[in-house]
Amino acid sequence: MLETTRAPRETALLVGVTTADTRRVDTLDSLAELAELADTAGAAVAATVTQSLAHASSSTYVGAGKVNEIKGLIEEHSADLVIFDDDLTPSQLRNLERALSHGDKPVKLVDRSGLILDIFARRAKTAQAKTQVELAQLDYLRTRLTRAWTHLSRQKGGIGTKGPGETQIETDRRMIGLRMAVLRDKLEAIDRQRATQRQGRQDFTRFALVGYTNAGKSTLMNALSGAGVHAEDRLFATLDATTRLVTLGGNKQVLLSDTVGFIRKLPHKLIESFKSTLDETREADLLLHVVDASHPRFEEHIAVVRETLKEIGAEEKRTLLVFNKIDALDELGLLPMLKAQFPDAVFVSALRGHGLETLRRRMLDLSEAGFETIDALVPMAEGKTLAHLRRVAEILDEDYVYAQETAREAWMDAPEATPVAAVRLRLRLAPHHARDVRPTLDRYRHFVVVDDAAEAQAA
Ligand SMILES: Nc1nc2c(ncn2[C@@H]2O[C@H](COP(=O)(O)OP(=O)(O)OP(=O)(O)O)[C@@H](O)[C@H]2O)c(=O)[nH]1
Ligand SMILES: [Mg+2]
Repeated sequence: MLETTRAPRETALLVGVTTADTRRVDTLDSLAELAELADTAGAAVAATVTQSLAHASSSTYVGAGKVNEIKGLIEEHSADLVIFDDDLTPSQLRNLERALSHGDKPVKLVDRSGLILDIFARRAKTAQAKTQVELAQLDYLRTRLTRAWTHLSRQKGGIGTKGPGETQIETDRRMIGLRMAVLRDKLEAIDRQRATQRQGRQDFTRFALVGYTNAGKSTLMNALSGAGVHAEDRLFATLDATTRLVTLGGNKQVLLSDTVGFIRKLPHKLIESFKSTLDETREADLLLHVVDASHPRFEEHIAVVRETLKEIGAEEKRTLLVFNKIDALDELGLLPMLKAQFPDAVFVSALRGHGLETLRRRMLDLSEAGFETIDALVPMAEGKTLAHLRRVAEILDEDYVYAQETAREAWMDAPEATPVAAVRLRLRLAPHHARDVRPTLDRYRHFVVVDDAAEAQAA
């Protein structure tokens, strides 16, 4: 697999700009997050450089003076790489490469997307995640093939020694295109397999955990289901989708999925190639949006998550806001304030197990909202349908109707109908199940009568 940074504990410099349409505090915040990302990727941050500009320089991202300052810092700290807080264009990359290289010590240039992709590459464990990450990496790399960027034939450590010439770059581009086609095929095969797996789960209401990275989704998953999902104080600890059964009280069970977290400026290519992992979210009936209430910028995190949900086409889903880490709020007055501001949210500590009962109750209410009560008359001979209904529906009332009676009813409704023994059922069904079974139940009307009005008439 390709990686844009490799050796552990490399020394890094961070560079960010504040432009006319960003606030300085946002830049500092974004850089603090970039430092966390760098740390997750295994780099030690030696210095951070910021600049205020009307807009980022189209040729070198920062101004000429800053480029020199960065060059000085590279020498001073013997930095291995420079990480830019925004994505660089190929020409910015080329110019910076030229301006910052000195002597025989190569310096790697990495932008935010490259760094996130690198972390994803390190964290990917399943075939699906690995394939998705590699696809995103290649797509990203394709537009950035320059001399100091990773070269396909020298994946390890050779970055910046002596780069490929233009012909080599063309060859690399073609190779990338071919490899991407192979990966897409592979993903399609994995998708088909997963779709088959998901069919077995259609009897349950499905919840998906969504939220900013490090909000505590996996910890909450474990607290609710007893699953041993890996949780860690690192960004993007989870890359794969895990699904577990959760019991909500009574004997009501639902499915809960944990999956990859979001972050601001998440590379679009990455979202695209993580389509199949994100299917868990897209196909869920309900979302639990987990928020780290102890994070000073949680409101921005909420906005980023909503924005990303829109991007993957899941913004219309019914969503329950779950504020997590309430044990870690340092201001005493914060919790009441949050509760007043978000009256519909649930407040928990996944780590301490606080508030989980309330959460389960709210999940139960949500999963039952929109349930429908249906009266049905099902012929005894339709054993399969009866078994299916018993599995997916709550049976509120049940009694047997004998052939003679159905014959009379059927005759009223349709004289050509066949008289059969049947079961009269009053069912309570989740909306998606009601939708599924209705056509079948309607079909039985041809030989048995379900309509109460007809019954009343007959009496
Ligand atoms: N204080 C406190 N820490 C928590 C709580 N829930 C989770 N954490 C910590 O937050 C960190 C991140 O937790 P995860 O469950 O891995 O977060 P995640 O949302 O799954 O993160 P990614 O998979 O990286 O997107 C871990 O160090 C957890 O121990 C909580 O209720 N209180
Ligand atoms: Mg996780």
